[in-house]
Amino acid sequence: MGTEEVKLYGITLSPFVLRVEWALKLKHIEYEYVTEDLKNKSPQLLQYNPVEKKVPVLVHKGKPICESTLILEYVHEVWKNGCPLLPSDPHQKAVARFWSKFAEEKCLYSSFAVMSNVGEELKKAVEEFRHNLKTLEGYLEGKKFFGGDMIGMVDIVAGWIPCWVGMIEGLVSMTIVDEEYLPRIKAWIHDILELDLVKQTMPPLDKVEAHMRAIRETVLAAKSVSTLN
Ligand SMILES: N[C@@H](CCC(=O)N[C@@H](CS)C(=O)NCC(=O)O)C(=O)O
Repeated sequence: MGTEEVKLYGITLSPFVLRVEWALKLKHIEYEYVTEDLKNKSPQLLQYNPVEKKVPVLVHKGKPICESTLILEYVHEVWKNGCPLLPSDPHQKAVARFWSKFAEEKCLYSSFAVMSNVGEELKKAVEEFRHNLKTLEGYLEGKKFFGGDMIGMVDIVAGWIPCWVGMIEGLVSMTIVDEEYLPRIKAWIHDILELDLVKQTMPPLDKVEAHMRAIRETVLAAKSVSTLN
């Protein structure tokens, strides 16, 4: 596979881009990583993703695919080598897609509420996030990873949790994943962080932390201005 065939437009600190890197590495696909500057987006990014103008964008043989979860589906469909990202059984595949959607729409979005609240609202947001993780945990029953013995689509979509959740806990000074309430998620976080693939692609955590702190401060400042108005 020549590197000219596959390009990934991304930034180092994006959990969405990280998903695509994990999928490409699981499939042993060589690719060229094109680093974007989101404050000064390249003409190529604007051409390939004119609607959302976001990373990641995967370009395969000159054709762009946008949206990280759709890129994962594409990688699964196109490259049959390496680990399958989805089960072959149609029912199990539909179930894995359900939990991927749940991880995205419930877990990720409730973490945004944690990052953008303080006081009582923060406590409520943390409870909701923990409740969603508890629900997701049900799909780990009897398995090491959501995908079974190896990681699959749900592990990849939820893969920001092992990398980011400790930082979120630090930023809001609250525990989110504890042994008592979320024992399987806690073990899964440990197992994901042990994977070579994850160690090799982990973004510099000090930079991620500074980036997230800045996002939280900006969101909280904007909220307090809108409360005054
Ligand atoms: N739903 C998208 C989210 C991608 C996303 O939010 N990317 C951010 C970087 S983390 C971005 O490119 N932001 C640029 C912008 O909003 O202008 C996906 O899963 O690919």
